[in-house]
Amino acid sequence: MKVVVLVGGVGGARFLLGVKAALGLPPIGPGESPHEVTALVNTGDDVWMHGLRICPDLDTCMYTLGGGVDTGRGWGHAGETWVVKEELAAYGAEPSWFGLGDKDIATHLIRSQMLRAGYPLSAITEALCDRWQPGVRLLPMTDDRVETHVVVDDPEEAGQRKALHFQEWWVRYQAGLPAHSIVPVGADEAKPGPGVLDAIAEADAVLFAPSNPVVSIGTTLAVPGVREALRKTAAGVVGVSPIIGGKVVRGMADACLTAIGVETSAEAVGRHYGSRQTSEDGLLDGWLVAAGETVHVPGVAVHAVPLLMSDVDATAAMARAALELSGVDL
Ligand code: GDP
Ligand code: FO1
Ligand code: CA
Repeated sequence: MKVVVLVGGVGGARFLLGVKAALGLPPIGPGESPHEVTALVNTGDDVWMHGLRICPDLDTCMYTLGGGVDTGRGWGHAGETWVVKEELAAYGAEPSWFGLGDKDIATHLIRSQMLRAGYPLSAITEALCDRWQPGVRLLPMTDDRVETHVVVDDPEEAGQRKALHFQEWWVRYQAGLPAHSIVPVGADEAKPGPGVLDAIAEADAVLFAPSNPVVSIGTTLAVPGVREALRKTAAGVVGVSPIIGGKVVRGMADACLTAIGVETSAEAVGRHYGSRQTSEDGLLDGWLVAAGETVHVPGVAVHAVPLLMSDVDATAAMARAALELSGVDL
């Protein structure tokens, strides 16, 4: 069976562990199986810092599925040290609000060197995955440069607006500056990465991880051709709600939803994705919401199951429910 999952970083990576387990694959690392999982990964969080290209969502997926992630933070390496960060701070190098760990820097050095040598991000990701062996195909949504920016009131100049890189808004300001808009800069001209549209077309099931609907899933959907491919695929398309009881489980996705005028509720996010059957541009056949919630999304089959990814078994049960809702036989 071919399963395609749209993912962001921490929420997406944890969901992928459950998808693998639901298909009988080892959650961490590679494994023999007739099944194939392809993750379409958001690259809108990517950023150049200190001359290095950082791809947080790709790296979070790669480290998590490869068994090397810091499980407490959810991103970066386990057992990380911060010598380079301290040295950069001693030089007064900016940005000082973003922390690159020593081990993590090796990944960024290799990626940046390969980018400068002309390799596309998809090929670089494949090369990095030779080491990490995530056991799923990690496909960047695009090889082109797309960077999410957030328009806010300029914190330094009253009456002015300013577009901040998503990382500055998220990490430096903790999404605390109200966003007027969130824009995936470059998405309009971007092409889907190699294999992205074919993976969707050939899938038996397509799942949206419980990732940030705006800056993770929404950014991938902003790459021209992706929405059309999702609407056309013969596979069932099922989303998993990142919102439980009207609250985000982790992080600040509520600030992103507010910025695009969507309420922080499973129903509102389901309606935002919309029905593939009954609306002109909708994407979902099924929507998984948390047990105990009554949610109605016109034209979409809504099922309620426990949605907390507290461990791999619980996450595998969620993934199984999503796959069943998509219509495949497990
Ligand atoms: P990021 O790129 O690191 O921000 O991660 P993602 O975009 O992949 O996922 C972030 C989303 O995951 C947040 O909006 C959370 O609400 C959601 N999330 C985190 N843990 C859980 C969980 O256990 N269950 C559900 N349903 N959602 C979760
Ligand atoms: N998140 C933080 O809150 N602070 C950091 O200093 C930070 C550094 C960082 C370095 C590499 C990386 O792959 C991720 C990193 N993150 C950091 C997480 C990341 O900024 C965001 O959580 C995501 O982009 C949102 O998905
Ligand atoms: Ca992200």
